[in-house]
Amino acid sequence: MTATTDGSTGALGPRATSASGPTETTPATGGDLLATAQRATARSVEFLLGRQDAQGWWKGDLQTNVTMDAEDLLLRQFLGVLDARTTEAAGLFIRGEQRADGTWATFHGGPGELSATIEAYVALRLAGDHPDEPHMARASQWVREQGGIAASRVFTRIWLALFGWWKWEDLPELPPEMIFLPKWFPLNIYDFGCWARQTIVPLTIVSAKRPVRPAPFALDELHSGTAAVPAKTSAPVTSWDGAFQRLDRVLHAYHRIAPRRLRRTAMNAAARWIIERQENDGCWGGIQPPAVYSVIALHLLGYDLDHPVMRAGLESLDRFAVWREDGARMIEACQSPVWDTCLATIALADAGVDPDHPALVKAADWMLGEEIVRPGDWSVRRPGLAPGGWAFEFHNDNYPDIDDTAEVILALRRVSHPEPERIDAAIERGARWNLGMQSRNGAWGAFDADNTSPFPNRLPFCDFGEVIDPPSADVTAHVVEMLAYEGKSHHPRTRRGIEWLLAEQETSGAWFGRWGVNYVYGTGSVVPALVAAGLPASHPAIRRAVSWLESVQNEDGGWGEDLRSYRDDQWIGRGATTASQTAWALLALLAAGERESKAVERGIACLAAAQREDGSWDEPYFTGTGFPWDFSINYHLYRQVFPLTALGRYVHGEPLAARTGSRKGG
Ligand code: R04
Repeated sequence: MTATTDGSTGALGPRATSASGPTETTPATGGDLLATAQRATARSVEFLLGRQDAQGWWKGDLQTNVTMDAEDLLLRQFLGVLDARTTEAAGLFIRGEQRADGTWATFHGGPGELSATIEAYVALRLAGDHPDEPHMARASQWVREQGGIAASRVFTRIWLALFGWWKWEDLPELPPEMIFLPKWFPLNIYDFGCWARQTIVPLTIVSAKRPVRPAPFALDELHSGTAAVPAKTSAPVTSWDGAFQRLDRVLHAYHRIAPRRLRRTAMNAAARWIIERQENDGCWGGIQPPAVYSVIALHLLGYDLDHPVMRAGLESLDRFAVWREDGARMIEACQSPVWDTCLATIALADAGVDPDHPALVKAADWMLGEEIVRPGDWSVRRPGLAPGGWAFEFHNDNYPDIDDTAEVILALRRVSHPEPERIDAAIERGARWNLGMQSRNGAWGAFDADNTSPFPNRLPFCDFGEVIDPPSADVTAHVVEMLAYEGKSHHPRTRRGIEWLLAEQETSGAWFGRWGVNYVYGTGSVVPALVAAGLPASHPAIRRAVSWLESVQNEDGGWGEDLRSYRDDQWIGRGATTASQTAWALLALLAAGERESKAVERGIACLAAAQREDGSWDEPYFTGTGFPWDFSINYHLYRQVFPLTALGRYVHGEPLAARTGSRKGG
């Protein structure tokens, strides 16, 4: 699939946004609207069926931001393997993402972001752009105004330190000896979320080695001239910040006196830890940043580029490149085949595609083949638990996740497979695994159980993104929904999940969205789950959610929530209409029994009106969340699968009700 970063502003295209003004264009209602929805559903089904891979999976581009592309070039420069074709194609992409004010943002329509702008600027210098060219001068001036390199995040300054553009001494420390901390000790590596752990372990090697390669050019224009180093001082000793600042000073002192034998042993242990976790495809955790840092770390320990581990690692990095028709090359942070496939299967089944349709059987077969049947690092916290789950990516056997496992089960249940006992057995293992991964508080995180330590986020080193994996409402909802489908609504663990969700509802009536933007995603996940688990639509929690969704519906009948909602309460529930967020709101309202309501009819009409001729939708806005605010994702298949699911449920009724025959829509 090609990336469509077309920069259009109307999220749902001209037809949807032209209906401005206080009274929306009256959509087709009643029978008309149903017919419209049926046509839209049929076209969307055709579109989605046409995008299935011959092996049975779906995968949309996973678009994030230009730090991926910049770091990919810096890595190749560091290793001495940067080639002209790559540089040129990456340069083309990065240049195309720059905005008129000279900055780069980390999501469509977002504000200029300092670290991304610095990294993109450096990458373009690698690509040969001259500092005096207008687009470069605009960028560097803006960077200086924002405080320059000194004000950028730790990751950015690490990349610059690799070429002598920043001093290693002026970065926070994380020593490789960390690998020796036992799993009960504060700040041991298993206190970090799996993604942060896989990033940090190689970085401890890099920052112990403090390598500096010759800089291909000077970078004076990115220093602001004022404060050269971020203020080191000093929160009160008795505060957490003060304590961690002092810890960082101790670690700097330790860097100078660390016993060489211990250092070497620690780095070797870290290298072993890394190599043991390299996946079959040569990658680490299926995500780009850990792969990049692992390759650098191993290289610094003497692995040369044609060592099998290194060769496989570098090849895996090549596979994150999406080559577009215009010659630009975009780097994905991660690939989403399992997630996209289960969501597409659910969408098609709920849209009325026969459960034994070859496309669905093929998808089920592929998902069955992706089941992970060996223990992983999650076993550290759940040692007795039998494996049986799914990861998000093609190859991430060390880390199945709870969210994918729940959704794959919901998808498999919708398929009539010629060997039903295989489906049943895989579902049984997956459901048991998810039950066992429940955290002590009754809810579920994405990858680990009880990954809630308050310490990792306090480290000065960890100034970017989320570094722990505590339970969230969206993942918990997906698990509860799955358990309800499996007839386990009354299982004590399901009950605790439901109680946690009810307690987690905001006074507004919404739920926070950890892995999707934002309260519309949380609420769109939780309401269908609670209803599936038996809460009546009249339950006060459901009523409050319905009122909230109605209160934030846009004039055009759709829903949208800006990523700034993670920073600024003014944006909660507010933003330009998008196809996926409109669908999430509709999924909640439909589950809540609001099918005949004005809100639902306007939402359905909005989706139908915005659909393109070929049955697809456009979505420039990012509606996926990697880390709230810091790392946002535009999942290119969200705009297809969620609208189809919503339309399908509008036309055919709620899936669980349809299955049990207790209620019929349409
Ligand atoms: C949508 C729910 C499924 N699941 C979340 C999966 C998201 C997949 O995409 C990404 C996941 C990532 N993790 N960590 C990073 C990351 C990027 C993704 C990551 C990003 C930047 C840096 C280090 C890690 F695109 Br620096 C887990 C629940």
